[in-house]
Amino acid sequence: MNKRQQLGFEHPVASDITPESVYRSRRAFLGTAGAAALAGLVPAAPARAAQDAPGALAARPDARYSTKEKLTPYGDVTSYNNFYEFGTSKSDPAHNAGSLRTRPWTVVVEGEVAKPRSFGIEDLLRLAPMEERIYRHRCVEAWSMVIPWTGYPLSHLLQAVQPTSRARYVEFVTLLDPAEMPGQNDAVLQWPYLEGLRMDEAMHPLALLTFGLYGKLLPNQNGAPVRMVLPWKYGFKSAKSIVRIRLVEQQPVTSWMRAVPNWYGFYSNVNPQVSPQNWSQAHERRIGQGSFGGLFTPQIPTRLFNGYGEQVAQLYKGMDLSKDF
Ligand SMILES: Nc1nc2c(c(=O)[nH]1)N[C@H]1C(S)=C(S)[C@@H](COP(=O)(O)O)O[C@H]1N2
Ligand SMILES: [Mo]
Repeated sequence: MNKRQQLGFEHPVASDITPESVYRSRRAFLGTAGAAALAGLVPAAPARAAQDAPGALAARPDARYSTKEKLTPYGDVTSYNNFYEFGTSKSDPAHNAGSLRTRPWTVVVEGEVAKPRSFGIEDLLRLAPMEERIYRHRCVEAWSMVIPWTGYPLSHLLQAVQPTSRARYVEFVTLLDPAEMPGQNDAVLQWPYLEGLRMDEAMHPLALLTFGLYGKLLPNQNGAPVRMVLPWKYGFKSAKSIVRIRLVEQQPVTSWMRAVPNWYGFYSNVNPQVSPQNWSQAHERRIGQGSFGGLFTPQIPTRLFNGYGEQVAQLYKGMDLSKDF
């Protein structure tokens, strides 16, 4: 039995790439089917469908929180990655993340909560209805993508454990296992990878607990089996392969804050006016959208909060965004 068979499902592999046009028409069909199910015309897909169909992860397309911009091809989303646990170059995660075992997997949710609990990944997949959101994804390295993610708002999970009145921040902890994550043998960051949000940010409907992309389970290099996606913040805020979520009183010190404190602040909201690093955040390269196989990627202006200001700006009212970067 090889490892994939042991896991009982297939992760998408390079030969399994969904062409965007096929994907789009399938989405349109799923949208119609979903609407029919809501209207009671056909039964809604059972929650188990996600595991029965190898690699597939059913979801209801959520137009309200989705951009209509051109999608970044699946091949780019899954081969141009930052996941330092598997190496520091963009191609390393796709090459090296096969060593990560994503079943069994548990996520402990603890700290300032009335009902601390350990969730098996299968429990998490069933906790709330899956939604598909097409989000812009902006890396602090000034590149960006447009990705269809599958998941549900983190607020559903946090509500399930009943935060106490002392819970002011949420800490996300990635797996620590140098045998499965060979990059952890290099001290480029303090391991495990640690990220955090203020409680109101974590409860925001845009903050997506994410299990899939392009209608399939996450490939390992994209943070399988569960990660955060926070579209108004730089990509590094969205921790991958999460094993622990802690509700705490004090603002967490994240891995990137610890590594380069004058470059990376706790908030790290996308902001074209504020570039604490020694490169500019004013523009971004949209990966996979240029001519010659994406070699000449177009430069586009970066927007405040990555274009999600209408939804999130009120979270930061009264704050000096050049100081609280
Ligand atoms: N555990 C962990 N999470 C991580 C990272 C990482 O190195 N380790 N990289 C971050 C960065 S810099 C980015 S841009 C996004 C990349 O996500 P993607 O590869 O799915 O596009 O993941 C973020 N989450
Ligand atoms: Mo990033």
